[in-house]
Amino acid sequence: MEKETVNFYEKLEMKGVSRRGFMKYCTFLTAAMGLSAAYVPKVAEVFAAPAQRPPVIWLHFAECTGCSEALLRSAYPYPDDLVFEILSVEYHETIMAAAGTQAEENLQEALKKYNGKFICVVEGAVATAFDGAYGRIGGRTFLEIAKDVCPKAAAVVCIGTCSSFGGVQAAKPNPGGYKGVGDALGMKTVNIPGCPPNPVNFVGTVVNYLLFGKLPTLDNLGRPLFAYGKTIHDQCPRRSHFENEEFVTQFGSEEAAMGYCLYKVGCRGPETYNNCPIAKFNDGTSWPVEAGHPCLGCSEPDFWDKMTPFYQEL
Ligand code: FSX
Ligand code: SF4
Ligand code: F3S
Repeated sequence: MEKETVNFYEKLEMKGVSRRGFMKYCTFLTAAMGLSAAYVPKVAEVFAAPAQRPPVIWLHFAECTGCSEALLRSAYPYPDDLVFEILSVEYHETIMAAAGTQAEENLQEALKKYNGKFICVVEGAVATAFDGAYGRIGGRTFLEIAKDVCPKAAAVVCIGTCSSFGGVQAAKPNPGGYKGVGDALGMKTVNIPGCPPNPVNFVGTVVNYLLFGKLPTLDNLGRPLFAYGKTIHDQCPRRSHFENEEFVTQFGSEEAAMGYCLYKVGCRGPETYNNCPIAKFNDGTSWPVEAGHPCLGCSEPDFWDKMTPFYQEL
């Protein structure tokens, strides 16, 4: 185990990530998972000396691939590399070398080999109307593929609002009858919504599974509570502008201080459950409200219908 640990840190260093940088990431991840600091070394060990690397079959249905992009393009300290250290990705259409018939064969082989043992990650919504005719890969409908693969998995993790709840494809009038995977198949899934979702919420779910041997506690919409337990509004720093006496004094009146809140230009923060103000995006650089844009409610079911018109007050 010691040898493996050394190799892991050497490997990280070769990629330009210091042990310190990695520990900083583990501290951030541990906090994001709602665990106390005492778990930091254990979380680090999940990456440094993985006891098991569960096989993953990653399916793509109707979506923009923004979810994979959000995970794969994170720059520091390479959560994508970290994820691939702890998961054995057997099938992923965006990153695998195989194409066409060979890719389809790979999927069938992986299904046979890992039946009942793999984690199925799904990106994108499933067309259900007209026998699923509105979405097809390699001659099979999304619906057929989902029905074939998902029930064979140990757990189905929906990454993004599309696979979780249908997303933009399911917006009215939705001629293809698009639905999230859980709805389309009538099964329980772990949902990591967001358009795109924060990579840390996906990594945290996987690490939770490896650390405790079970999935994190979920809310009634299948979302991990550690990430989706509070509203954006409850965690928003812009609240301090009107709830903090010092700011109010500084701005002259509560009304002036409230100008910093984006509620009047349509912010959906009070109705949206997600951890964006804490987890942030692009390696902790910023998040929509911090960048001056109201929250659109992108992690909520049917947000394209329920949260629009976006720039009007709730
Ligand atoms: Fe959907 Fe993911 Fe939005 Fe895009 O693949 S959640 S359209 S960011 O990318 O599924
Ligand atoms: Fe709430 Fe949005 Fe205002 Fe922040 S900007 S305090 S989330 S309404
Ligand atoms: Fe989405 Fe709102 Fe966060 S739009 S990215 S849930 S701030």
